[in-house]
Amino acid sequence: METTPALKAQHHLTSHDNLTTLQSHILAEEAKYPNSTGTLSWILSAMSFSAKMIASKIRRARLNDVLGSLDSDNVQGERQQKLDVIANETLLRCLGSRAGVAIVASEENEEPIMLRTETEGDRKYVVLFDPLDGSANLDACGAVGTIFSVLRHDRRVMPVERSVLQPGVRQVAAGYILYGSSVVFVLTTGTGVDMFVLDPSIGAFLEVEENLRIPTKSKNYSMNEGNRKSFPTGYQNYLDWAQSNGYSSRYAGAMVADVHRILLKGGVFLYPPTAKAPKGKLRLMYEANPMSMIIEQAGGKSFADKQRILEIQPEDLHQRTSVIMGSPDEVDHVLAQL
Ligand code: P6P
Repeated sequence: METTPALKAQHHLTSHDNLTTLQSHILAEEAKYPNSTGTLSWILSAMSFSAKMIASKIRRARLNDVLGSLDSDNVQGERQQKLDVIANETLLRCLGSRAGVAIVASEENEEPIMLRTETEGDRKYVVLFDPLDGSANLDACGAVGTIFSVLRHDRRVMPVERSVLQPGVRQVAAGYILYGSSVVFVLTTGTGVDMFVLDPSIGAFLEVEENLRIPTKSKNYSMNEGNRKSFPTGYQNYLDWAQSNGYSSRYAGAMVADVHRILLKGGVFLYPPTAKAPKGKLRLMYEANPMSMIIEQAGGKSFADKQRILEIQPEDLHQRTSVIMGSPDEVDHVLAQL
């Protein structure tokens, strides 16, 4: 009599076989902390929702004739692109509906926005963001990004909006969304860096990299060499050294695009002090700090001249800083010349 062949158990799925979405990743991270209230998860899901809406508007910008600039400038004195305003409004409205957010602060708004008084909601967090970093690239279909930083709301400080001015080491989460050839969401909540790519056909961010590590070294640097003549001497000496040692240069003119490339391929991103921006151009609170947290969580380094960026005590919401961030060995090569 024929016997039925024993069913062969399939080999078990290992973790990297599993399909993980950003949403399931956020919930899995929350489950690691039994006392978690889920407030941070709600904030991160608001960032995911905002990213999908902003991505959709960027993809159709030219078609909807949304491109082109408003006849207004932002607090930085930069000509606002219509999409800057739309991205900012999208983030403010998505975060505004999250009870856990006490204060939001944006590159596009001069002052922090108090979302709730002392008695409303659990107001545990402050969220800072650059809604559309590199937006000047939009007209040329260049890569742009959203950068965000999450701090715990410090109720002890007065006036209450000063709760925003905390050093980068106090961030509980940081991330960016790169609107490039695909839409990439990179996130850290302090235990490594994870990367997700939007599948527009299902409207979900799927995990593609878990605990991402930056290459220790790579002969690449990324900076606007047009400012070379006004760089402090040490940076000019670094350029001479790098060009004598076979380094190549890539520069997209959008921090998210340049740093994302370095996170994946290695190298160093620099924005030194210049004559036009003697303290550096990039904003500490919602550009340099979140990107520094990500780079450090991936095993890289991030400095402003000789000072670790995450240890800078901020004095002003929109203060600027110089930046040297990327592979540890490559950052060391720059610091050795300063
Ligand atoms: P530059 C974009 O305007 C931005 O704030 C960053 O995203 C980018 O790294 C930098 O400025 C580019 O500045 O002076 O090279 O155009």
